[in-house]
Amino acid sequence: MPANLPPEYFEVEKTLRQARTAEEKIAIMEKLLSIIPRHKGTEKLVALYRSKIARLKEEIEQRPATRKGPLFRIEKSGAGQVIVIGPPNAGKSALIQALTGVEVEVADFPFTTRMAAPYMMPFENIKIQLIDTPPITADYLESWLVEMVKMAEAVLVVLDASSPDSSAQLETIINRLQEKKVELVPGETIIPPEKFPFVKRTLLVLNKSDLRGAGTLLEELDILFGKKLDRLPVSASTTEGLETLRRLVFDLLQIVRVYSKVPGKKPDYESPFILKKGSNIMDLARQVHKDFAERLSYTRVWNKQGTINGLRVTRDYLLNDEDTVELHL
Ligand SMILES: Nc1nc2c(ncn2[C@@H]2O[C@H](COP(=O)(O)OP(=O)(O)OP(=O)(O)O)[C@@H](O)[C@H]2O)c(=O)[nH]1
Ligand SMILES: [Mg+2]
Repeated sequence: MPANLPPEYFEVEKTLRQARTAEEKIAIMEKLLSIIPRHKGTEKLVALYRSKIARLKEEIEQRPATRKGPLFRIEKSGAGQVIVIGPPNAGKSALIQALTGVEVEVADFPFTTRMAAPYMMPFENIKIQLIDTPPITADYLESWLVEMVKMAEAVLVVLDASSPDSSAQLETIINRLQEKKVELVPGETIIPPEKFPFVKRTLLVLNKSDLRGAGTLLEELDILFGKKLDRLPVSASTTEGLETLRRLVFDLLQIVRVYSKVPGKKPDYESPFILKKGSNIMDLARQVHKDFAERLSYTRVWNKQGTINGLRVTRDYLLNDEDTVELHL
């Protein structure tokens, strides 16, 4: 076993033993690959998982046609992957179009979207991947869609705020996912790594808030679900609430952007390092360069607010969003 594997690796690795389907195993191995630091000592391990994943994919390919679904997995890209789900006709595709500026198939009849597809949403200086999906109903939930939810970092459930059916539809979605052992939780929840596929930070997006009767859904959700999940009224048509939505999607990811700078030079604000919230200087050093962590002598930090200015910090200093860091070797 190579040295220097972070504790998170072992937590996630444990869940591999409980995984039953090929899809679940792939999801967990992909997660492991994203955790394993890349250096000489881990090359074999990385290769091992890659070949296992390839074999499992072949196994899926060779299943009888009745069990084979469409592509169930979308390569992650950008600062995080957020899956957009919901009942038919809620405006999932329209919302993605409004957030990304990319044309998406939108129509005033249900089941317009048949396949999952990725889109990139700009947020300030980063991009977040949004996945458009087919609708979920009481008798329609693609099994590959469940696998995709398990792999995403966070979930948006889009509801039609003007429809009287929305709260019942939300309940259906929550229950159908629960049957598949996937639980939707509020955005601030800390999820232990071993629960990653089964517990998803979620925001309810109440779309079509431009239409009559849109206000009543908020009250209804309060009565039926309490404050269990966070909610935000928006309109894909008028773009109302979309700027707030971008920020909340970023918050759901629980990541921080860190700018690394060379002494005497300005930092590059266009390409921040993306780290999980709770990461420290050592985590950053490992990401910047594989030898940095060992060779690091001291570090200076500046924060966005301007209250910390070139402060010398220790290796366990917790990074905040938009900190600028100067690593000295
Ligand atoms: N008034 C209003 N109409 C909207 C809004 N967002 C979407 N729509 C309309 O709602 C209908 C459905 O939109 P879609 O984006 O196709 O909905 P969807 O959730 O992707 O639907 P499926 O792919 O069938 O699951 C279309 O006629 C949209 O023009 C909105 O914010 N306000
Ligand atoms: Mg759609």
